[in-house]
Amino acid sequence: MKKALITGVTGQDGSYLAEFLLEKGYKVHGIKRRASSFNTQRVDHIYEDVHVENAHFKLHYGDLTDSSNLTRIMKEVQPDEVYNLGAQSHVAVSFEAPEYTADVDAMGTLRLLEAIRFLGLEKKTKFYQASTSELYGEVQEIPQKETTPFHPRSPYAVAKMYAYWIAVNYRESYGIYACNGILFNHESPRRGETFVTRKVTRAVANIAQGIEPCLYLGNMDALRDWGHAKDYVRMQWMMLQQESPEDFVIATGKQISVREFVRMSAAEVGIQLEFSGEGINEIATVVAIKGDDAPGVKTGDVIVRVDARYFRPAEVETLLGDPTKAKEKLGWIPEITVEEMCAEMVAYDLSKAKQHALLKQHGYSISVAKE
Ligand code: NDP
Ligand code: GDR
Repeated sequence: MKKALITGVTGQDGSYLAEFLLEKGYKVHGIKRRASSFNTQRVDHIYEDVHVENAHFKLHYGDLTDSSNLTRIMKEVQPDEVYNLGAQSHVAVSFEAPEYTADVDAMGTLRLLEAIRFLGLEKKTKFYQASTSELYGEVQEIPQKETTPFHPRSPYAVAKMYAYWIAVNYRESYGIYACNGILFNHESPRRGETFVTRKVTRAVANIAQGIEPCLYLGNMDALRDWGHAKDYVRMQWMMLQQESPEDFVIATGKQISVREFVRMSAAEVGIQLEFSGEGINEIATVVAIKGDDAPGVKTGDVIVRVDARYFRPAEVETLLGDPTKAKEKLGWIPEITVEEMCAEMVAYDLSKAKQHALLKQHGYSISVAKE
């Protein structure tokens, strides 16, 4: 039975990857951080009671900032495959916490690679690094592929650039099977609530149900190549099953704007929006309502506004990936379209919003967490 170790197992990708590897018959070890309340919601459904012998899914307390802890876990698990998905992964937050972001995202990667080397696991353990389209930042070529030069635009992207190159360096220096998946944005109902797609689908559902009045966004012109996390974790595994390690761009090859994603999400609950105004004054107004999913709004309501607090000191305006290498060498093609993904996310958030609305209707006070 193959053993995998996943950092960031409690995150969006970590949870889908753990499910995927368990289905493939792996024993899966994950690193979870100590928190003051439970932080395992995304993996609770696959969690096995620690008292069960030979459980296939085991969680270890750990942190990417703690090398002794990482080395101890690596020694205990002796993994065949390590998936380094753990990160301070929010670009905007990285401007607020640049040093911490570098410690986790850059140095954390080095710590794992050093643990492999220190324990003499260079020939046994394969290493996947969660690299990112944010490396391209100020894009030098459209679409972006494996050979496109990098120009990172945030402390997050700069930290990930170190991680990218240290993985390449340990491959070249010590023969470790290390590869970078340069993944473009990928989303799902498990996406963190402060990333733009989930922020939008959640707010649209809440507004439709009369729980929130308005969605405040930053740069709605930003263009992204959005895929589904389930398709992308499959590719993370495929990358580690090759004869020799290589780096791959993973993307859909299509892009839409944040504004278009808002329009698409609203349409899922039967709300037709009209956008007007420019820049900081842009708004979206309800012009028609179909079906009965949006009793909380009426035509003429302004439900989207711009708030400058969500602008970034340096923005990545456009990202569009070219996944040709992944298609040709690995036979990977994304199966879920952005429209299908948006529908799945809105349906999930709408079911939560309906539960909240029902509680409110029966006199229970509810609070909705916001950024
Ligand atoms: P999430 O933010 O959903 O998950 C990040 C994970 O890292 C969580 O499990 C989090 O723990 C954990 N983590 C954060 N800080 C530490 C730390 N100091 N020590 C150990 N673990 C830590 O990210 P995604 O699942 O979306 O992304 C997975 C990886 O892929 C990340 O590295 C991200 O940067 C990268 N990536 C993501 C893309 C995307 O579009 N989703 C695209 C390209 C790259 P906790 O649950 O406790 O917060
Ligand atoms: P990104 O994702 O920065 O691409 O990083 P995010 O969803 O945060 O932003 C995408 C674009 O939307 C614009 N935007 C807003 N973003 C957020 N979060 N909140 C807003 O209110 C808002 N309004 C507009 C942003 O400015 C940006 O242009 C994600 C993360 O998962 C990274 O870890 C990963 O490496 C990259 O994707 C690929």
